[in-house]
Amino acid sequence: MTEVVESPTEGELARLHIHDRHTALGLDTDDLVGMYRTILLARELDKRIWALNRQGRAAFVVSGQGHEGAQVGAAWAIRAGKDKVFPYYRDLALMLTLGMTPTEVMAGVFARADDPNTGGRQMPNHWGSRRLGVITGSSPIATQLPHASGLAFAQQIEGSDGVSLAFFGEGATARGDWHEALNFAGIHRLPVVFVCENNGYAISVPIAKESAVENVADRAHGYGCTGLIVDGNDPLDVYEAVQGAVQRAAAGEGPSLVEAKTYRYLAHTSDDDDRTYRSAEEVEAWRKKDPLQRMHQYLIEQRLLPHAREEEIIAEVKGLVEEATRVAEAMAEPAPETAYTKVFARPLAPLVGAPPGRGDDPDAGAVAARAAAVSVDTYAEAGGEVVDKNVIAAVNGVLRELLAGDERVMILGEDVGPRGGVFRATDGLIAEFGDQRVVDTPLAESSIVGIAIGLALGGRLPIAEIQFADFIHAAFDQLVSEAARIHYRSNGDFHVPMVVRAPWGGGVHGALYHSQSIEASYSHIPGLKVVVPSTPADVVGLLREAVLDPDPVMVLEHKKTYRLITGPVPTSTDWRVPIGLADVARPGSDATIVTYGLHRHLAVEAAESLSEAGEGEVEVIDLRTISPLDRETVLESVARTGRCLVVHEDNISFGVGAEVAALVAEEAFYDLDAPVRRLATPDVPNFPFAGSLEGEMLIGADDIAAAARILLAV
Ligand SMILES: Cc1ncc(C[n+]2csc(CCOP(=O)(O)OP(=O)(O)O)c2C)c(N)n1
Ligand SMILES: [Mg+2]
Repeated sequence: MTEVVESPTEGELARLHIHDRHTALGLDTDDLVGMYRTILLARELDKRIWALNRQGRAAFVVSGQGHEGAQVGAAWAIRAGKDKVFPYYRDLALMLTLGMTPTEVMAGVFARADDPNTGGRQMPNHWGSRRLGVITGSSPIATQLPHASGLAFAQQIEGSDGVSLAFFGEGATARGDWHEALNFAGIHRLPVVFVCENNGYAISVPIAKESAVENVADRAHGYGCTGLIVDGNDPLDVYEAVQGAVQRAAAGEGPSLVEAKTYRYLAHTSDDDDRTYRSAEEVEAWRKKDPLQRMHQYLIEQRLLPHAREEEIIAEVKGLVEEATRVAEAMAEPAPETAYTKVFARPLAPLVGAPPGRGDDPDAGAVAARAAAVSVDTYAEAGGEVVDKNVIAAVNGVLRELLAGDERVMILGEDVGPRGGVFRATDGLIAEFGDQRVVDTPLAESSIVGIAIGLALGGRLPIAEIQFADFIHAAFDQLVSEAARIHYRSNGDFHVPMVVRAPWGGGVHGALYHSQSIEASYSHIPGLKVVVPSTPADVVGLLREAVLDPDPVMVLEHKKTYRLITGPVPTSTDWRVPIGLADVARPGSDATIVTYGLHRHLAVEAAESLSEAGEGEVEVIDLRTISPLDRETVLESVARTGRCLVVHEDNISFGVGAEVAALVAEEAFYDLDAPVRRLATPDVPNFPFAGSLEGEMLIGADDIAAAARILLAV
């Protein structure tokens, strides 16, 4: 049952507004009139946007009517050029205060090419503008909150007095990302202000069914944040709270959570019907507490708004709304072919599936680096200095060197500090570089990735470690909805130079939750690069490339290779392995095995045994990068050998093998002397614990040799 909220009596309103409240807050007449003007502009623009939808001229719109007082009050405390802002979709008035023009807003409403937020790629109100210090946002609720903590962490490390401010509805406070973001902010006393615009509903679900406690701010204490509740329809009240929070944050006094109680007048979006879950009386009661009227009343009582000035403002606002509508509606739509562009900040290969000539050209430097790349053996033969290391020592060595070489590089994850990582990848690094460069995090994968995204957006080069690849699924949203899409969705305004390392794979009695292969799930995602080095030289060369790459790169290290595989590693820090370049691990002429990870080594072993037995010369290709796939190397090999076997530890269905098989079938059909075959784990969860069960599942060199033998016999 919805509760009817009583409106304040005239007497109460008069008591609220009779005194000068603004001088003590440091606000002058220009501020107050400016606040009033911005609220009015937001209201009028919002009304027009809603009308455009009802007229069939705007496909989908979101209204912020009712929230303007909270937004303008908070925004007035934001220091342009210094603070970073993470808005949510209802924040039209916030954006206008920060400097987005009505025409720019309308360009988003009409999804025009010159929409500065997304270039027409996202729905309206998905704000983002590097120029205005507003970080690009998405649709999933609460995902921006770990970014705010991450960026605040970058601000803290930098030693600037900049603050991050994140805005969200009370619905967002049910999500894990909200809790994880506040927890992290509290632990590090970060300069971040969380502003909750609590309008009592998440679409139709009332607050009583969202939370067992009445106030969102009640939770602040539990995270080491200062919690404040304010009247969200009173801009001065909100300003006072947010301004104080910004000051505390800038002074190193830690995070705050400001809860602004407010209300939305219209339906959740143009697609919603709010009559199904709330009464007209309730809406009416809140309209009596309207922030526009209250600001206006305050100005009149304080004699700060002469009638002529008011008329002037009203006329100006009307003109702006008219002009914005006219100008934006006449703007061009994005050119259709641009749909294929800006998936990556640094494209490494032509966009798969795009019509010929569409999509961004691969980065010229990356193409040249691929052409010039040599194997570590060739490198050593040419006189390059190498030392032998196993894979885990190689990882540790390159992480140390990356930290030493660039102060923007940071490592974060569970147990990466004094413990040195459960596999010892970060052994000794915290002692050498300190706990602001090597950061032990709470056990919360979504925020490990989300904080890393925020750090990257704040100018750091984070390397996030996920302890076991099996636990990355909690961060799926952050990887898929956020990291992978940020460049595309912001039309290239933002990018995420972040690395996520994760040990993966089985064969170590890790059972169902310490053995998984995750590469196919993430390689399916446009915007992510996924690499799988399996030799010491490759892990070093690819990690260096990954850290330098402006896009998010997932680096999967097969944990069985860590101590099993030893090999030469160039000592020069110039050693690189280009992302997107496969390696011919063993040349051959009779069949091609395409594989990666531990199975590179097992496939070479199998090929050697077949060769010794005189059964044929099998070429082994180690993909090294899953996405983007090195299609040329695969096709060139198959063209020579006429036979192709794909081997991987991951389950067989919908995996990398399916992708390679499809590629060969589509592009090399006439080169084939036999059907493409796959050798992979059957579709059972990998891997059961008991030695007998795990042994049954694991693919060994003998299995690979047997599969290749069948292919050679065709
Ligand atoms: C993770 C996720 N689940 C569902 C949705 C669909 N959705 C969009 S807004 C919304 C309600 C959000 O409520 P609240 O955070 O209180 O913000 P308000 O809309 O009330 O301002 C829902 C369920 C979504 N965007 N993201
Ligand atoms: Mg809400």
